[in-house]
Amino acid sequence: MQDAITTLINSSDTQGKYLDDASLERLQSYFRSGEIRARAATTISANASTLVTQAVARSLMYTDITAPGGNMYTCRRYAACIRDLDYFLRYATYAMLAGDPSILDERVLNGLRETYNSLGVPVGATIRAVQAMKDVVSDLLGAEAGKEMGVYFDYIASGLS
Ligand SMILES: CCC1=C(C)/C(=C/C2=NC(=C\c3[nH]c(/C=C4\NC(=O)[C@H](C)[C@H]4CC)c(C)c3CCC(=O)O)/C(CCC(=O)O)=C2C)NC1=O
Repeated sequence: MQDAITTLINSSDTQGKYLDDASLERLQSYFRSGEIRARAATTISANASTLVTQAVARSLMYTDITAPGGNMYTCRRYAACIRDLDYFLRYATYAMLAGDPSILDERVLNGLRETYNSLGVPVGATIRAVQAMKDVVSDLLGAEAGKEMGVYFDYIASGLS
């Protein structure tokens, strides 16, 4: 797993240089937003299950997906879907704190599309649920912190598509 600081230091080290102006500016912007990111993570962890429920209500509830024959039909599969959305929320929060998406590649997206395809989990509907989660998280956190989180929900969506 990488974070904003190690990524910038590693790339300067590869060139045998001190951090250049552009890298220092990126580092400062990461530090400036530190308070916002820490507060966002606290709010998300206190509201995680509500956020997941709201995202499902907005995107999947009362669609073909939850009806007989749909991939979320039966308690077991419904619970698996909720659990997956909670994974997405938790790992997106980690990535937002780190200011770097690599943890999503390593722990979430690696092999996920193949797993979904082999189990018949609909990727398009999953992406819709991730986008709904981006919206409900932004509604809760406000625009500025919502944007910090939005980057990582978009990363998950594009990693799945
Ligand atoms: C921490 C990283 C991590 C991820 C991301 C993960 C995902 C993951 N989701 C799975 C299943 C599943 N995922 C879903 C999800 C959905 N079905 C829908 O229709 C919805 C659109 C969607 C929810 C948004 C469902 C229903 C299953 C069970 C499929 C089945 O067994 O038939 C499986 C197969 C094994 C299992 O059932 O537990 C994995 C590995 N596991 C991990 O360890």
